[in-house]
Amino acid sequence: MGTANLTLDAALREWSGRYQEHIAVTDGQTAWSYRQLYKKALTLADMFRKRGIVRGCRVIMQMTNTVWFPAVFFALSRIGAVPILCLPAHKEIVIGGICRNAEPAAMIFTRRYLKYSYEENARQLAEQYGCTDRLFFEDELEALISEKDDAASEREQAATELPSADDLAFLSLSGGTTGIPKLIPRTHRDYLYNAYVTALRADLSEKSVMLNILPAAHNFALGTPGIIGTLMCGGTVVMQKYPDMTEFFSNVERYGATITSLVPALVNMCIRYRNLFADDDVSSLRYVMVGGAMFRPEEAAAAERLMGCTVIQVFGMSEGMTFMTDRDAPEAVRWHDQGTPSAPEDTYRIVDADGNDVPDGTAGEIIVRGPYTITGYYENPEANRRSFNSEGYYLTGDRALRTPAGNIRILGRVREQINRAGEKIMPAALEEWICRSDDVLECAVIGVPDAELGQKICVWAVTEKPLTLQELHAFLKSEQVSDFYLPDMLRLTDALPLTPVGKVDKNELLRMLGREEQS
Ligand code: J2J
Repeated sequence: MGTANLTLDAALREWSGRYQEHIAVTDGQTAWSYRQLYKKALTLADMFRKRGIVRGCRVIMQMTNTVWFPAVFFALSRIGAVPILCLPAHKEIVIGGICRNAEPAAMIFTRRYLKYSYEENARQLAEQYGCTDRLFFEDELEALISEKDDAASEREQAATELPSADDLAFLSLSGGTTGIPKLIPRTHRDYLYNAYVTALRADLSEKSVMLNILPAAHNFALGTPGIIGTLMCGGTVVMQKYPDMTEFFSNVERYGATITSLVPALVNMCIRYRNLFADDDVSSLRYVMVGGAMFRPEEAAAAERLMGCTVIQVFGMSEGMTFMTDRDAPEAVRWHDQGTPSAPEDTYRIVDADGNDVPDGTAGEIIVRGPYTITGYYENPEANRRSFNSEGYYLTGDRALRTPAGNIRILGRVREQINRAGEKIMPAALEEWICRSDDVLECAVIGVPDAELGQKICVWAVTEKPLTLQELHAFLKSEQVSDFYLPDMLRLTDALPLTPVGKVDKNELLRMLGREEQS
């Protein structure tokens, strides 16, 4: 599954030659073999070219999890056009902002997803950017290419038209929760390598069936090892469109899924579902990769027990670098740590506020550098000054320590630390203690500005039954939690708000509090 010097499209061509009639991707309605997927990509590329999409064109791509996602992605790669990978959860304001920064020449949207219509905004944006002829909707692609399918050509492209491995392959969006996401430039070479090293660590092979429920445009789902890593190894990708647990577990059984990637919020949904309904056969499932947000050891243990699988923790970022736990790591590591860098050439440091390395076991900011990690955002010198140091390390903003065994353990965001009258509180630690209570299903801790204390501690919780602040204090005291960790405020909610990829949206929790105070 070597990747040397290939573009994504050239890689798909190689895989199609190797794995031929084996199913590459299915979404429940449609299943395509490797050969069919490659042919679809060729036909789509022809059609896009005729409509004027050329090398270097930036293309807004906001599609859902169906077989058409990889087909369009590889088709654009073939042309050398640059998809901007937007998640379905990105709405008007964000997409509008991205368009201002990237000036797209074409757009491919889903028409409707989870009761939300994208169509009107899509048409307006296409008008504004002069690309009404190059506006496509996911559900019309089939009709647009159907008659031409047999004529799919491997049309010789002039050498000057051909993208090369070091060209920009796509732009993905930074995971920030406020403002307009920054654009992350990934090349064919770096991305194939990203998928390759993570596929090795996740033990992917022709026998693998990857159940993909995270939005395909997210780095975890697309290339860590995700869709591309699975295709590279000759496995089958199952695209699940909606985050529905009944469907998820029946897909595990129906397709004999061997591996899936989840964010902790989805793992929690799985745990709750399996506690209630355990009739689907999940014996095929070997690995559940979990990453994207803080994950508690009890959740890892419950996931392994209820789904009969091994958890592989992943600390990753769309900027590149990924860390993973080894699949044969002992429980203590699998449940508590996020492992080691995926590639041998990756380097990282854990530093204090002055940028000096801290000793093992001490918390600091983790900063990273390596062959598939970007050294700058797309046309954004100001963000680059803030996010990269003079040695080219990406400053993650994440707090971590290195354990004696050499694994990293993520402790939360550097800036998330709450400072209450000088006492430093890590939300993640308090969240872990609170979640030990049988009454609390989920919780998130945020710092709230306060004139006297600097910041107050506020807990948002999802509970089985009503819970008061006094009861929560009593529980925390019974757990021997230090007094300065006792929260000042407790708010109950039916569900914690999530960011586009399913992480708890703490900025929204702060806004919810603000709205409550205004009313
Ligand atoms: C705590 N926080 C984590 C973890 C990421 C694989 C997996 C995830 C992402 C991703 C990804 C975390 N524990 N295990 O791209 O390929 C938080 C950190 C990090 C930010 C990156 C992948 N894993 N995080 O989540 O670009 O704060 O990528 O800096 O969306 O998520 O977010 P994003």
